[in-house]
Amino acid sequence: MGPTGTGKSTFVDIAVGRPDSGAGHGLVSCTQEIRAVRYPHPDGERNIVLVDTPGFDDTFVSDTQTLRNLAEWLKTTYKQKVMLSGLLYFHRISDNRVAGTPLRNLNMFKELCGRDNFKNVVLVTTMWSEVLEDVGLQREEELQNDFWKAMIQLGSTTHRFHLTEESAWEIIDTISVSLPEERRPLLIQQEMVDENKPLHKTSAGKTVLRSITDIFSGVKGFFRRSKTSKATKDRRDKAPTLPRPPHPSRSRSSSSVSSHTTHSSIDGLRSTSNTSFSNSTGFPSEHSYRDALGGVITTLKLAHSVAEFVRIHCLKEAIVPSLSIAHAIEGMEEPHHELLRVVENAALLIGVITEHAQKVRITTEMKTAISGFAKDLKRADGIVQDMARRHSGTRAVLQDTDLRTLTSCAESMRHACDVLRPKLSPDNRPALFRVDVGLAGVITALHDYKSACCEISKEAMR
Ligand SMILES: Nc1nc2c(ncn2[C@@H]2O[C@H](COP(=O)(O)OP(=O)(O)O)[C@@H](O)[C@H]2O)c(=O)[nH]1
Ligand SMILES: [Mg+2]
Repeated sequence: MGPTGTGKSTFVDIAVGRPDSGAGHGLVSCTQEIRAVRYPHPDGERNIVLVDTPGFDDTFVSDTQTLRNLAEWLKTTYKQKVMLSGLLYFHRISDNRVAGTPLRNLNMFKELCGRDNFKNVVLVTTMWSEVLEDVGLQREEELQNDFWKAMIQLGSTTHRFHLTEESAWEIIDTISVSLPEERRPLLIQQEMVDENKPLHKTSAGKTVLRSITDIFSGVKGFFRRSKTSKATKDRRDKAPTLPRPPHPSRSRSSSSVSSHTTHSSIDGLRSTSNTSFSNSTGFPSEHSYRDALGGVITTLKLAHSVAEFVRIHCLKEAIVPSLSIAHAIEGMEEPHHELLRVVENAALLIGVITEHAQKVRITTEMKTAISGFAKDLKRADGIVQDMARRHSGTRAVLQDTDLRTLTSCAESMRHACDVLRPKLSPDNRPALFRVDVGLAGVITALHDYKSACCEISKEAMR
């Protein structure tokens, strides 16, 4: 085990005399699946099975998936009473610091093994040819005295791999081969099989989840900061207003007056949307349009990985169209504040539900409410995808049906807030309150917008 690119596959291939079979070249991990290779031990008396695993990358989404694959494999083999004799954990000595991904990997590996198994762990350093001897030596000492210290104290050993078959077998041979009945399961195997815990309740699962929620809290803080600013507080008291639809007399082309009178055009919205929508719905945002959009996308991605990990399928149904809307408007040159508002509130609501669902099972009523706004979000996504397909200016953004769809979206999200409210822990209530206020603002603004369209339409008739 170990991070991607530390030489796990290379080790297996060299050990079994197939130097070019499975290892990746470059930084991309080639081992997506778990690969077990049976090989006769050079002593001619027994077979050795080397198990190559996928590495954990920099993205949290794949981390959860990788852990799930690994856990499934460990669970199945344990159920078949196959247990590991030992574990090799790989580390590149050429890495000049242990932080971020390698550290997260190591922490997860420790939780996956459990302290009782540390004595069967070999900490293998690779890429010695990439560093000067004394630099490598210094790093090795640092690892032994710091990051690996606790493991070494509990019996783990450290070894250097020199890219040769002899070196590989020397390392394999340091694992004492005990009789199968004396082998111990890993902590994750005990938790999942003996204690019947779902993956996200295991120690390793909780470690992954904790890294995600740490980032999640950071993103939520981004929204919170924007909310608590004075300007926003002042605005909360004012009735929200949407940018006025374009006045027919000011529209660019007189021949398009009729379309502008019944629908507001994309150009019309663009010309006005920079000004007020995002700052008038009772919800954020002093942040720039792009920053806010970035926050929404990060929140939704993290929520997606949690939803996948904790297996909250109904939430994924809401996250997927929200992400699709956010990505589509991100790809558009002109800002679309009105759609950002809808998706921003959706992201926050999804964030609140995601946190809630990690602690408490979500009820059937809540599931129905989530499916309700997920459907509306899908329809809203339809509008956005249609806009994205057309040339700018040819798609009337907020036609009557669009307004109805977006309003319905906000209303079904408010309904979900109502269902969720009594079940929430006190620390999540302020966040839900903000979503509720934000959605009320969106609904009022959409309503005002529609009225303004009607007025303009009447004026044009006169
Ligand atoms: N210089 C050097 N390169 C290595 C070593 N081990 C692996 N590599 C190279 O590093 C890259 C990633 O190795 P791979 O075995 O796919 O890593 P994995 O993701 O941990 O399975 C490949 O291009 C290997 O050829 C090593 O000990 N020294
Ligand atoms: Mg590999």
